[in-house]
Amino acid sequence: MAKGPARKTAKESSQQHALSAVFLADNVDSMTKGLADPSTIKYSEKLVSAIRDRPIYSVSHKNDMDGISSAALLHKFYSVPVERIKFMEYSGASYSEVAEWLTGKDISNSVVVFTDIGINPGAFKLFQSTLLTLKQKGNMVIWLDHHPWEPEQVNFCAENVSYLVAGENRLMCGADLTYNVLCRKLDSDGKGERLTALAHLMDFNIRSKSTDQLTFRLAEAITYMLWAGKDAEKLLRRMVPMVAELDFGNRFIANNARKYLEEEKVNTEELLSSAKTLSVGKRSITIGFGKRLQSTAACEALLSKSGSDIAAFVNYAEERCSLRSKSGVDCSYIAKAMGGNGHPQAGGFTALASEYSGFDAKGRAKLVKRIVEVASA
Ligand SMILES: [Mn+2]
Repeated sequence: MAKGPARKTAKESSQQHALSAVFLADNVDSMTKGLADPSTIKYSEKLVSAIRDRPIYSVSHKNDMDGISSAALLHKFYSVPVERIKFMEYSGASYSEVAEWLTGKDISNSVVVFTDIGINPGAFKLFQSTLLTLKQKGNMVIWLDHHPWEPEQVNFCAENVSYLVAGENRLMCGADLTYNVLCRKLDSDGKGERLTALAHLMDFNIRSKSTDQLTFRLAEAITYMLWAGKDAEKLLRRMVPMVAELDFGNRFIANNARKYLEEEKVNTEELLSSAKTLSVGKRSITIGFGKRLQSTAACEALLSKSGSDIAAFVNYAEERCSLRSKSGVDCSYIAKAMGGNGHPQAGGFTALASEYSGFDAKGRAKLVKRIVEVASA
């Protein structure tokens, strides 16, 4: 970053980037407590020496390369065994499982590192007591996340975890934070940096000719593993050492990607043959029904076939509808009006089979009608 005479304060800079990162380390370091510019987040010698000789547990986000890479960095640089890695998602059930996993182990004088995941407000009570239990037993908790956080959760963690980076961060993903704070100076062969760069591209959806093929294959492999239900975590854990060593050509990864692609062809055909394009005001929306497809890929298939402004992929197997729109077109109002949420170009909402008669012809027509009504408003 260029040095200028009028350096912005952390607060100004945070506002400029719409960032709300919180940077706390008063238990282990003398860093500032409070709002900070994420570009100032750096390797913490003190933090590293405080955790180095203790058993480390890694809890990371299940759904993408960023969460897996964050865990892989801890596996590589802190020798965290795969048995001490737990992957989770934003569901109440997942938080309960993690709480049980952590408290059931009766961990003491250890370190728990959460990466690439926040605290679901619905699971906050449960997690408060989990974090307090960990603290009482002399554990250190390090939390490195880049998703939006509620002030309540930030305030609680500010008092009760050893080190926290939280809040929407458009500069650093989970792997960036893990690498910068905990791994940078341990990375003698540069593999950690290369892995982090790849996770960054994938997490921020940045296209790059030189890595697209690789990142697509990884995303496909991960998606296929996630479909394995209860076994998904076992597969992801198995992938961690491969990811840590950048062994992406591994047969295990290639096979999972291949199985995804085989299914994707059939599943995309089903989606496209069910698709209907309707006009909503000045815009057009294409709605299709399908299953076992990555939501972005499914919506892209709908958009490119129809040339519509907005795509809605109703995943009837997962009872979810994903929305994507062309650049400059906002689809988040549809997601919100349907009880969901999203960003301007990507959103989604829950569509329960029980509400749409099991997605039979009548149920599908009912959902299409509702989406069109909402989108036209
Ligand atoms: Mn992420």
